[in-house]
Amino acid sequence: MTRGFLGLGSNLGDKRAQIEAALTALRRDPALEVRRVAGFYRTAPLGPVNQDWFLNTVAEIATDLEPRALLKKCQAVEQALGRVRHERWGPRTIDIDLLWLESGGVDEPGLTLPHPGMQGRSFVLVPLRELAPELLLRGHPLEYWLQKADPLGLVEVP
Ligand code: A4P
Ligand code: MG
Repeated sequence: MTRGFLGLGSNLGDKRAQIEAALTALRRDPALEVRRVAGFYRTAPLGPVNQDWFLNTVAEIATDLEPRALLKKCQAVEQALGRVRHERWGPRTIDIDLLWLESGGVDEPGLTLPHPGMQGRSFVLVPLRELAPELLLRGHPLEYWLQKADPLGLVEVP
């Protein structure tokens, strides 16, 4: 099984309920093991600012699925939870990103791993550090990237 990390975010409706529902759907999938979930963090939106704050977390998974199949599963969960795509970086009920897979990098149309924006995102780096403080991202520890990232007012919510 390959270890990996998924980033989950929501900024529409009951944010926590949507993230919990996504985790429940992922846990139900026999091809995927959700091993641990980090804390939940509130952050200002990265991108267009005329939208609500985000709730974000990161989940550690293990799977034998190929990266492309894993992406499809995540997108199916987004669809099932009623995500409607309006604008890029716009408000979303639930967004599930593939962040990193132990099996290595991918650079294909529609799938880039590690996730191309994650090293600049406090709302990914902070929960990820909880689960994997030892992780190296593009050759540097998470701490290195965190020092460069905009904190976006990140606070943990109990
Ligand atoms: N894609 C390529 N690589 C990946 C990957 N590693 N994981 C492709 C997931 N998807 C990947 O994504 C667009 C396309 O990216 C997909 O079709 C897939 O083939 P999407 O989720 O459909 O669209 P999107 O989320 O609107 O755009 P994008 O560029 O993925 O945005 P991000 O990176 O997901 O960022 N601010 C805060 N505070 N918290 C957030 O969670 N999220 C975003 C969205 C913006 N601002 C935020 C947050
Ligand atoms: Mg996305």
